[in-house]
Amino acid sequence: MKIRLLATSDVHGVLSPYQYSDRKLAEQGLARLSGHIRRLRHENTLLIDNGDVLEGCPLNFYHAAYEKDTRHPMADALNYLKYDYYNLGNHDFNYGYDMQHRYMRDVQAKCLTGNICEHGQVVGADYTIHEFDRNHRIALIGVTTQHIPVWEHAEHIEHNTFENAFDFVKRTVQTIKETEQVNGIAVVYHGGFEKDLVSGKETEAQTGENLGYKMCAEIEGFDVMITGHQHRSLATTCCGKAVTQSAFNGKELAVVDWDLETGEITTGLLKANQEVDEDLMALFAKKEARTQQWLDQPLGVVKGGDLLIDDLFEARVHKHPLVSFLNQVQLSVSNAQLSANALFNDAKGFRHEITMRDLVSTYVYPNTLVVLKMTGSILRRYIEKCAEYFDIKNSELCVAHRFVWPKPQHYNYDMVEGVDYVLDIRKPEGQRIVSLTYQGKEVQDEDEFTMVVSNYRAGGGGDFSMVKECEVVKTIQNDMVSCMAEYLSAHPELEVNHKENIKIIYK
Ligand SMILES: [Mn+2]
Repeated sequence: MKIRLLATSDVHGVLSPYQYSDRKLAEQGLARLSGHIRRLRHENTLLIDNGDVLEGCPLNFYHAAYEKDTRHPMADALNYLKYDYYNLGNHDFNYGYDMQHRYMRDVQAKCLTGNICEHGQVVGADYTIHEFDRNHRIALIGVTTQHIPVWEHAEHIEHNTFENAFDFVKRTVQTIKETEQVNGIAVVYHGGFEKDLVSGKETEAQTGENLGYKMCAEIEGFDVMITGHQHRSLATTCCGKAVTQSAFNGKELAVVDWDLETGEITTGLLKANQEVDEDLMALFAKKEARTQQWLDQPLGVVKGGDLLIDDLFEARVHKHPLVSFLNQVQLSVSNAQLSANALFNDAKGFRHEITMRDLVSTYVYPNTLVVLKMTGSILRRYIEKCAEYFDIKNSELCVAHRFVWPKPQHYNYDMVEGVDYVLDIRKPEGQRIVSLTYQGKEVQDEDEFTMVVSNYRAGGGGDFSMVKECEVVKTIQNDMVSCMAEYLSAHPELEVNHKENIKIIYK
């Protein structure tokens, strides 16, 4: 028997192929994958979503802010497309239990997630046996990165426990081998690869966030691994296992063709280039229209100009006034002395008139804020971590490779407001701060500051492990987009307190 697995991952709520930033048609969204799904589905096909669906686009944001007691559009979409199984991703915890539970109740597909428990009960299943006929059965193991507590609000996961993904898969494969008669085992992992799939060389800090390579290398007995979380495009093998990962925002569909008799497996990826499925669009058209209206609400104007970004690299090298604005908002709501912010991957900035569309396309995550008590010595390590973002190639300043590949991570380069500093990129990592002053005085190791950062960073996200040594002074539960919207309603004529406080030397 030949079976087929079709998988999406990291859809982040993107149903529509029209980009929210400029409303242009793009190769994205479940409405443009739908054609592939219909065409490729045969009687022995399983359609699987690998998580991160509830957060990440304005439709989701609008739903969470104003209509969270209604059915989630992603639940409707998964039901319409007749998904068989789904996994939970780390972002599916971002809006708390009510939304997650409602989604899980409304979606008809079966939850596979096995290494996360709530009140001691597994949220999905330890494993799932799918029987195609009496002689053809496969086992599905759903597993999610156990790193979620690093990023998530404590109250969103207070009833959860997370087992290490590798340990869970190893143990579960063993159980299946001992107790079940199956033709094969597929792992559905909301996580990615910590090492190069071919050479086995480390491609990131080995934190346990991604363990796909270790699983493929060290666990005998599974055949296929559908991965995600890193937003990469992969259809290949790793240590003899067939693996896939499909790009985010519904840009790709992963296809696994599997002959259960011969064990032969082929993998592929298809782009979201099909005709727009208007029936699917109609399912959420009303909510989408309200989202679009909300996005175009004018909130204020930039006094005397705009805050548009035309060169993202330059905007990071010479801290753009838009970053000063983000820090200004954080300082204003927190009363901290210092503030740190990154400029996210594709930030476009604000025209003269600022709308909600500008805010959500500039600050794309539902981050909230945390005020940390930080010593001068930790602040130094923090800024040294930021300085790792840069490198020099042919005497020119550039972005260090690991912030570009395998996943662009420009959101992990923070610019700190409230201190003045000079970074010399010619020096080795960890020794690049040439000077660091607060109100004109060199920062001493024992100095103490309050610094406001996102909850993502406060949890150590981006390998900022030093923040874990800081005491949390307070948390601010409003997300940054709401903070910016409130700031603009209080200051409809926006004046940015811009200061060129960061200097970067490279020649
Ligand atoms: Mn994701």
